Amino acid sequence: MEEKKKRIFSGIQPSGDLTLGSYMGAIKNWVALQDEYDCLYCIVDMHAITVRQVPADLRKRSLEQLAQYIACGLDPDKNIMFIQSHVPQHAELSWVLGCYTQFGELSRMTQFKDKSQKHADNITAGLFTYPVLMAADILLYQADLVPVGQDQKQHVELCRDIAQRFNGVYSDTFTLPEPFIPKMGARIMSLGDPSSKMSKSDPEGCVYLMDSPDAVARKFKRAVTDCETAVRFDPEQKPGVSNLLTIYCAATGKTLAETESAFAGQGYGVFKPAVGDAVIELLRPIREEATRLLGDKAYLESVYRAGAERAARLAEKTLRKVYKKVGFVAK
Ligand code: ATP
Ligand code: LTN
Repeated sequence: MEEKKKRIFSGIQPSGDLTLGSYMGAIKNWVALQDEYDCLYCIVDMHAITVRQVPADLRKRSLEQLAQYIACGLDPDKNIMFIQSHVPQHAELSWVLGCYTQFGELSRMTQFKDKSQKHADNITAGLFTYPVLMAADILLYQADLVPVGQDQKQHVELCRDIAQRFNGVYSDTFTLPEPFIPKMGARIMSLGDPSSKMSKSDPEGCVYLMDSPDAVARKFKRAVTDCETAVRFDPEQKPGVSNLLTIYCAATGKTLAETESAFAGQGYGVFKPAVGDAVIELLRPIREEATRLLGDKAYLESVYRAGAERAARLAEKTLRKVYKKVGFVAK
């Protein structure tokens, strides 16, 4: 008998255009995992409104993100691909889980601290409870693995704690998920400031998947490095160069040692454009395919509709179980 495949859930907010960081930290892994696992990949629009969005942009970016997921190599026949707000069970489970999450736990989340600093005039309850909604996303589908970048590890660990607590009170209900973080590319830094993460809501130093080859070349030529000339991996002393090395290796599949020796004695004037070229070649087919898919709205609509239907069927099963355990009267 065929063994049951393990389940994967992951998502990205349509809060900005997808970046090289989201690709190398998350999507690249999603593609690698799609054959071996039973996967759900979501466009988490409900997470995106935890900071203010322009409605027309949010709508447009959600569709663009779906086209880019597919263009990156995710196959809608192999994976369940959907938009979070189309499956109401996410919000419903989130309410219940919020009643099993401590104020103190949420206060310790570094993403909350960062974002409340950045949006000091609009620190909403939604921004604070964001990790509870993320826990609901994962637990609704009984996911075993959650492929994300390093910055999301803390949220997946909190999700695990919430699940464990609920299971402890009511008997086994949720699968305990594990974060799945890539070895190379887990944390891509900004090209302009290698001490901060490349982030789509922070255009400075960001490379977008849809950037033209010219724009990519320009951004890499201008990338911040240091006043030495050696192409050497040393994140403490040489954060900019180390970030470029990480990007080069993740884009080409070469090892760090191979790359360091290939560029030995050549200086940044050769190295920086070479990283740019590697990224241009990586992004070219993605950009072309995404552009083609965006011209076929009917196809994209059929993908997200079918995805939401399949997701809701799985989600409803978990939600019923949870409602019963907490003592709600059956409908
Ligand atoms: P925002 O600026 O709106 O917070 P973001 O650019 O940080 O967005 P997310 O939507 O938070 O991106 O992240 C999408 C996925 O990509 C997550 O799994 C996250 O861990 C990963 N990721 C995002 N940025 C990077 C990065 N710079 N390096 C590696 N992985 C990243
Ligand atoms: N918080 C994540 C996005 C996200 C997510 C999820 C990732 C929302 N729900 C569930 C994995 C699993 C982020 O990238 N900022």
